[in-house]
Amino acid sequence: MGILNSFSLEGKVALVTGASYGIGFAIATAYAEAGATIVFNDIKQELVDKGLAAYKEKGIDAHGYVCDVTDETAVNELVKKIEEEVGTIDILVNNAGIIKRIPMLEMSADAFRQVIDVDLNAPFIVSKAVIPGMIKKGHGKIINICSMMSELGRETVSAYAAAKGGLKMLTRNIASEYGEYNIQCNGIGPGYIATPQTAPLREIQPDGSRHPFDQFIIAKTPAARWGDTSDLQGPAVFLASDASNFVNGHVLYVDGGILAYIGKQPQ
Ligand code: NAP
Ligand code: GCO
Repeated sequence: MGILNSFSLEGKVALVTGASYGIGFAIATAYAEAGATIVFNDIKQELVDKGLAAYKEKGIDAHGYVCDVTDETAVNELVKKIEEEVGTIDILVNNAGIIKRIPMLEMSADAFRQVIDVDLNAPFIVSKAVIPGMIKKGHGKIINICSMMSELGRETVSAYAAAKGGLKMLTRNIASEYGEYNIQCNGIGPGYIATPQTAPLREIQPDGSRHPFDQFIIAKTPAARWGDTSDLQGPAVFLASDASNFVNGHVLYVDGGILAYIGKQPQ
């Protein structure tokens, strides 16, 4: 197989959770370009419809389903429906996620649990539903969307960091438990990416200046810029393709160098 063919996703069925827009949408469009059939879900029908239209605009005939990834019964029904209507899932990207930026002492246990539910419990639930089909097929790729917060903490994101740290270890455990079935489970750890989730951190201030956190991230990133969702497409195709069949349990940080850098000295 020529080396470039090993990056092809021809004939593969890819489920990307929470992929009506944002990082999931960018990954799914790259997978479609690499030849995969795209399946995605979102919590609300109007978002699924919006997503279907957005994929159509890019010439992609995606399959969209309404499903809350925290609801195990709904997830099992979703996977069964996908297997009947589209085919067995070859590639799963656990992308759906939320964040609540609340100082820990002000955060209710319920709010903490909600973040853990979507960002950690749901990847467990969806992976558990998808792995049996992958075992039957003799191969599978699971990619968990981790975070800088899989490695670092910061104020106000205790639940998110706990979830994303746990997701790194869930990634390693799925790799350990199912590697013998030719299933590779890896993570992608995006840096700070310009999406709706980080929009509050990039808001232009009333005086027209950049948000302090925006300036902070620029100083902390050797690339001196926020990431774009397109920066994640190549790494995501690599981890979903035969080119990474011996890469397992790894979290690939796509962060412009943040984790390697102490930060630019204030002028
Ligand atoms: P986003 O713009 O907030 O999109 C998140 C997506 O997940 C939305 O489509 C959302 O749908 C969906 N979702 C949330 N809860 C769901 C549920 N219970 N069931 C089904 N879908 C659900 O986020 P993003 O920036 O694209 O981030 C995507 C992933 O990357 C997340 O896991 C995030 O933690 C991670 N990440 C983001 C960054 C970044 O800088 N942006 C960096 C590192 C990691 P609704 O709109 O209906 O809620
Ligand atoms: C935050 C941001 C981050 C990013 C991402 C970084 O509030 O610090 O939302 O958590 O979303 O996870 O990798």
